[in-house]
Amino acid sequence: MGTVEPQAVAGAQAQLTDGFNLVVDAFKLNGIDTIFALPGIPITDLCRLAQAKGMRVISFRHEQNAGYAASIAGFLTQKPGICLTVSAPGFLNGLTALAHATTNCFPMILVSGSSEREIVDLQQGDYEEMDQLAIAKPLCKAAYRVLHAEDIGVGVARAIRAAVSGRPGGVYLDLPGKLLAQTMDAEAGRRSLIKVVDPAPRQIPAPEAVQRALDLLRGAKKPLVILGKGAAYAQADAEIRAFIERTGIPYLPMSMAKGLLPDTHEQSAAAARSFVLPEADVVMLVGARLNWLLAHGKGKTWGAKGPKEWGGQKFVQVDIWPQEADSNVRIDAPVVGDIGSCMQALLAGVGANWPKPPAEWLAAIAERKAKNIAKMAELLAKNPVPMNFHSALAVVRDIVRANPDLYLVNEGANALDFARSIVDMYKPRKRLDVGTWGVMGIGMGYAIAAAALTGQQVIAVEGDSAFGFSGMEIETICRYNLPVCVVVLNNNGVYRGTDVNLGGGTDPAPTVFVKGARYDRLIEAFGGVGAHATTPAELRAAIEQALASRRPTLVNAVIDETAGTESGRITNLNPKSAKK
Ligand code: FYN
Ligand code: ADP
Repeated sequence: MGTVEPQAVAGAQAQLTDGFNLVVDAFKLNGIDTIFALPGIPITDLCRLAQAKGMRVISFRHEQNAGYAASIAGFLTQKPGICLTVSAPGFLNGLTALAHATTNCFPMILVSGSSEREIVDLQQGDYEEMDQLAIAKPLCKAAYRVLHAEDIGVGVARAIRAAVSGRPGGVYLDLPGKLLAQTMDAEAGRRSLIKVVDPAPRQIPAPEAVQRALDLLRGAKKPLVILGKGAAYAQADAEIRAFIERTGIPYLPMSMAKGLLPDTHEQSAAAARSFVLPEADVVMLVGARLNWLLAHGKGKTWGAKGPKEWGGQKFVQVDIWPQEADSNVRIDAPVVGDIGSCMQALLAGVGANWPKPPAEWLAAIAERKAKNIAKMAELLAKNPVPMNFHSALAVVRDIVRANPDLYLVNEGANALDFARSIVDMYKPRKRLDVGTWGVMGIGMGYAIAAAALTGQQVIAVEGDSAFGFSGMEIETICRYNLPVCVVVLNNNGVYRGTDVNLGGGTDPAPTVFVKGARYDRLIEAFGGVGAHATTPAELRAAIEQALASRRPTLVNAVIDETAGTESGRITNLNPKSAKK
């Protein structure tokens, strides 16, 4: 790995290398072995060459999906996921995913070819003319452009460091077409490449910050830990589990932290969420932000009187980014560092005599949990015709329990919210979902990345609306023969399928789709397996068949079109017109 092979440059000039080769060599030198791409001018040959030189190149049907694949590759591997696109429109199509990666703290590099600088800067109307660097800047952690072949090594090294160090995020790397074709001496080119040393340096927390946090937790009557996707990303699974088990503190997993400890763990307070948040007196956030998903640490969710008021909890926040603290409410004990180092330091301070949380607190949570779990069990035991979200997702729950290594990709509104609380996860980083922005469209990109990188089975539980955003990538799934089973929970529309046109015209209402659509037939066009399920038994059989065969499969799961609420469990964020 890392040797420059100048074979791509013809004949007599075999001692030369070029921009194409140097880009591929620079990534390979840094252990990056996969590119999520969509070929076209000026990066077609870059895709070919990367594959020729032994990189895995997964070629998509739309750049946005390649971008989402790259973003989740970053989350899963701690290496920047690479998305490669053509200039202007391809670049813009990749940009949503770049912004998504930055927002979610996933390391990713969007690499886009671009047009001739001289023409772009004079705005003379080049092919796909656009000042891509300027446009990318506000949407990512860092943006770089390389103009000379001898700077490719530095450009790639800077992009890698920016993506993975500190708080991870998206980086843009602009490669003008002219650069790729530039040649230089092969040996000088080889020497210009940089193998990044320690790309994500550990950040050790200050001992006094650790002590402050431990003092606060030790004195708590109702302590609670909230684990976020930063905790999942950190791959400090053993330290996190040891801390939780040694202190005995109940914990609440955010959606993508589910499975960091098995959801069936007795200290999980997930089934008592709306009880523990307002009741807790000291809350330790580990790789979780007090953003909208946690009601900004204020208001009714936290037991406060007014919507903007503080509930009185004290907060510990373990995070790599010092500026995160106090972003919404006061953080009494910020612990700044990488989660692995922080949890190790906290664990060291826990010692043998840590007082377990008061029994009344644990008993109250257990009681609330038992009630909610019993209520859920009742709903799951029903077998309505047609299926509803519960009866369909009970099948997925059983299948994940029996196959805890599979990846669960999940998007939609109701399809997302119900799956989050119904489907237990047992292993870290197995649940991949819409993340901080609630993005619809991550589905197939995430599924492709997870399957391609790990070889594990993926089940993608998709609302029928959500599936539409990336549905064409089922061709990609078939082309690469990936073990992905897509389950479309089909209730004929966005949220549900029953809306009517309030204007009385013949057009359908904006939220409804073609009734009785057969999504399963789409995948058959590409040689995949389509299945149509109207009962839980049919759904179970179709998914089990997909798991046994590992063939690309799409199950059209017919759900009652009246099932589902508008915006799922975040109806409160959906303003309503007083007059329609
Ligand atoms: C959870 N719950 C359970 C279980 N797990 N009950 C029984 N058994 C189990 N295993 C209960 C839990 O206590 C809650 O009930 C309820 O189920 C929901 O739990 P959840 O999902 O953890 O909590 P909630 O309130 O939905 O979480 C808030 C949230 C979440 C904002 C973090 O909604 C979220 O991540 N939303 C993302 C939404 C999104 O992005 N949508 C895409 C856009 S859709 P109570 O305790 O009784 O409350 C565009 O329209
Ligand atoms: P969730 O949505 O699950 O609550 P967020 O995306 O809001 O999670 O929060 C993730 C947090 O984790 C961010 O504040 C980010 O800075 C932090 N983070 C990410 N990686 C690490 C790491 N390796 N060490 C420490 N903190 C991290």
